[in-house]
Amino acid sequence: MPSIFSKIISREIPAHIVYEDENTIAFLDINPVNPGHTLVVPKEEAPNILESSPEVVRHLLDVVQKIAPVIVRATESDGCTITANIGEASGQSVFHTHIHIIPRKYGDGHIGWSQLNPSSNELSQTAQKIKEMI
Ligand code: DGP
Repeated sequence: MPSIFSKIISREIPAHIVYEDENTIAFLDINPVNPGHTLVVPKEEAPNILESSPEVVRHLLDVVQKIAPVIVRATESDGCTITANIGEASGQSVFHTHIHIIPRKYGDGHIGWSQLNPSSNELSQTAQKIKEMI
């Protein structure tokens, strides 16, 4: 069954499209964190960015790099958050690869995640485990 984003790509359902090329589409998020919150989506369906092909991801990131500064300027923002949720645990709700571009302004209230304060030993152990598995 086509994802909700594939239905936007095929124009079965409407969206506020801001960019489109042969492989990629970008449209406004229906539930924006800030005005101009945009989703950049490959036309080829995959559940998330880690499962899309490297070529698709490269082009997706090219588009993000191209349009993010424009979105920031167009919304008179001070910066942006670029993010991708991978898996339900991260809050992913649409399982079709996408990247969020969220324009940010000073004082917009979207303060970051709570942070841990690990010891140097804990950081070493974590880094070692990751390095061994890469
Ligand atoms: P995520 O949680 O990372 O999977 O983000 C999915 C986003 O997709 C969420 O912020 C809301 C947005 N969204 C879901 N359905 C639609 C839709 O039909 N149209 C648009 N424009 N955005 C949608």
